[in-house]
Amino acid sequence: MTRFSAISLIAKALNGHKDWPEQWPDAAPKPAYDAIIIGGGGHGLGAAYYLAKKYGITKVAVLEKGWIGGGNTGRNTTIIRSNYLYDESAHLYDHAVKLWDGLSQELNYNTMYSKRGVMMLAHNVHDIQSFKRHIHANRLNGVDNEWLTPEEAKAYCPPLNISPDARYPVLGAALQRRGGTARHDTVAWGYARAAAALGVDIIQNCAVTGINRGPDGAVTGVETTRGAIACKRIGVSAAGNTSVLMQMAGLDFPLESYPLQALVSEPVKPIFPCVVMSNTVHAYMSQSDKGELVIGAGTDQYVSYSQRGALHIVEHTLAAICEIFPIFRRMRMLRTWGGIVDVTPDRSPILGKTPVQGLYVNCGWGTGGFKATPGAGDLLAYTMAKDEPHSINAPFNLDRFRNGRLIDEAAAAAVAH
Ligand code: FAD
Ligand code: PYC
Repeated sequence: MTRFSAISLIAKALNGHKDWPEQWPDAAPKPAYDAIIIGGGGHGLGAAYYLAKKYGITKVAVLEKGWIGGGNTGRNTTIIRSNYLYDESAHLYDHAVKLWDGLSQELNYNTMYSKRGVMMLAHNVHDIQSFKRHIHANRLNGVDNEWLTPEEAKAYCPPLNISPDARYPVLGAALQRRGGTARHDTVAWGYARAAAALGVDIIQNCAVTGINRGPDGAVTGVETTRGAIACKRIGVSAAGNTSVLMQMAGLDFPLESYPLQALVSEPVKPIFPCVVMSNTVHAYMSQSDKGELVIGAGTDQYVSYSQRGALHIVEHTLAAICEIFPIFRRMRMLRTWGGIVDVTPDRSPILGKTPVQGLYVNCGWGTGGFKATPGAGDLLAYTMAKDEPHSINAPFNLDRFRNGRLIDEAAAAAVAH
């Protein structure tokens, strides 16, 4: 056996590639995978699933530095809605909400998607005007959203305090009835199981440490903590860590990373029927099927890659919850945690091609990408398979930060940032 064929055999065994020539020239490594997805969250696993399912691209690996679903996918407050202001956003998020509808059947895995309604509270004149503008804009886009008086809001969510003497008086609310929640980790596990069944390799404990490019600038593979892996296309779907990965390819991205926290109470019997968000006071709440009150806070004010945030942020949120729902004042909190969200200047995601041939990106979902999971996976797969964006994600390109066609969804982001 020649030296080359021995190396070739070892490389084949490591990379699982079946068609390399016996003689392995010193030139660029041959593709072992047609596509690599960096990041085993719901978005990345979803992209791998749709690449295999819709486009027949099954030589795909998902590389995850920790465990699948251990990033923001498993840390969020699971709120699903599509009541965003601009046409581009309404189309993007409603595409995802429509996919949520059939996802349990599609994956044969119960995602526990529950359309219990998302109610956004208005506490001042600005809130009223802003929410009514959203309601009108949403309806023009075929997205349901309606205005409730304080009494109607209380009828929908009985624990709500609508006393005019409250510190944060409730002056009305915007209700999206199709909004709701899902169980977050089922989305990662459901996509992972379905993708693996179609031939996708899911490699955990494998951090990407470098992005390799050939003489023409196109991607040729990645360096990882478990060795180099060659591929033709790379999709980066690594929320919170995108800038670091993009710098490996020589690209500067308009992103900042912040910790965002959430917490759950001790479990109690069903008492909270819907999702309530109070964007003005930075608190949002629902009740999980296990009975815990699921509560979210705002982002820290300082950039950080730490998956834990400042205590005063959570204290502020709990103070607000106690004012809005006095019935919960004596509840005990069970656990608290944080995730890292990457935020763009206009609070809208970047989903598309990059200036590097073969490198695609899905990032910048900030505080609000869980709701987008099936849509983001679907659109990243489309973009990678066709080497061009779908009309839904075309406006969410990187170029908008140069040509000024921003999609400013700061108000709809709903969480303090
Ligand atoms: P992730 O699930 O974070 O997956 C990315 C993966 O990439 C991670 O597992 C990470 O380990 C991996 N990775 C990173 N770097 C590397 C590397 N170098 N090599 C290999 N792997 C790497 N959104 C909503 O819509 N509704 C909500 O109610 C909501 N609440 C939230 C509450 C909190 C506390 C947080 C933190 C976020 C919340 N979000 C919410 C946002 C939402 O969670 C995220 O936008 C979404 O989950 C992102 O999914 P993802 O698959 O892109 O990222
Ligand atoms: O985008 O709906 C949202 C959200 C709620 C909490 C965090 N993000």
